[in-house]
Amino acid sequence: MNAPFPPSEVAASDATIASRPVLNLLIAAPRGFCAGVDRAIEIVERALERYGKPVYVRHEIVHNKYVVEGLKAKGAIFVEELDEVPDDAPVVFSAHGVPKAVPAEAKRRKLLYVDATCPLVSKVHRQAERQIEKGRHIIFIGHEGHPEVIGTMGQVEDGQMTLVETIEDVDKLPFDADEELAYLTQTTLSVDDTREVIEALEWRYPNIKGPRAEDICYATSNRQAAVKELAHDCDLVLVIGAPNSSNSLRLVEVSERLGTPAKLIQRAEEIDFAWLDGVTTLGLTAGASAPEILVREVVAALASYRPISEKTITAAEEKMVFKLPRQLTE
Ligand code: 0O3
Ligand code: SF4
Repeated sequence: MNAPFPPSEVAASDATIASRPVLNLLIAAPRGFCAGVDRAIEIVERALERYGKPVYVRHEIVHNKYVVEGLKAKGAIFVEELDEVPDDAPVVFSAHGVPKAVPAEAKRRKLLYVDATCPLVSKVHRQAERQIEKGRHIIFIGHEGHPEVIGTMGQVEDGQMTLVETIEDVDKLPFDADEELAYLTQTTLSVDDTREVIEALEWRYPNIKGPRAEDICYATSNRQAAVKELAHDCDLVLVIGAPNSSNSLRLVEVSERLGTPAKLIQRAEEIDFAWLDGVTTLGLTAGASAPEILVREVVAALASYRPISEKTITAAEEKMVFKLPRQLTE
């Protein structure tokens, strides 16, 4: 898994590398792990220490293979559904959140469970409950099939929440203009696309209620802001992240919207050096679920091909830390 890249038989000599043009590398900050991901991974690690192995994890704790493989090596077993967890084993719910039916079933089976849902996702869950209590139907802006969307929609009864992804979906909504409505959003959406969808909702439904700011989290917004700061100066942007990582995919889109091509890669080994032909300045960032070690791996791979000059472009400082669940600290 951690084989050197590129493999030694194709590695260029120092003289060959030096003969190639310098690659200006603009590295985005913030990038990589957010507070919710840090917390979720620590929950699995602490659960392993406290309860011993195996600890079951429902869904990838975060959408990153390197992280998942690392935890598997420590004794975690990843499953998609609760019925794959034996009665006598502890189970952790992933950072993306779960429908209410999942902890309910865990309680019914008397399973020992720890919820690693990010507190900012849980906040949206509570808002959903509150809007329903106030008698409003909820329009949820999110990507169909994503586990966070399934989790948030599963906080309310069937038929109490309608999913929209685009402005076209808003046009098709069946509700009258005077209906009691509220909107909520997935935490990892594109800031710009979501603003447009909210504007379309507010235009069609002037009385619709929303959160004070949309629910896109600080980490998602900051990572997108950092890509916006560097993309104009780059010929290409590399985003380290998984194809099922919503927030990472949004970083690719942000760059492309600004006219700078971008590639999503999971590991350095996926870099095709032909991509760098004609590239003078390369941007680099990582989604909220990608560890910094993978950023350093990519920088090392690039440096094994061209001389690099590295600069960090900082869009925001982050100091967010979330408390661990009490059951793992007491
Ligand atoms: O939600 P997303 O696909 O971006 O999830 P990741 O890649 O695991 O990143 C962490 C974000 C999260 C748990 C939900 O906000
Ligand atoms: Fe929480 Fe935002 Fe990180 Fe998702 S991306 S885990 S909402 S901090």
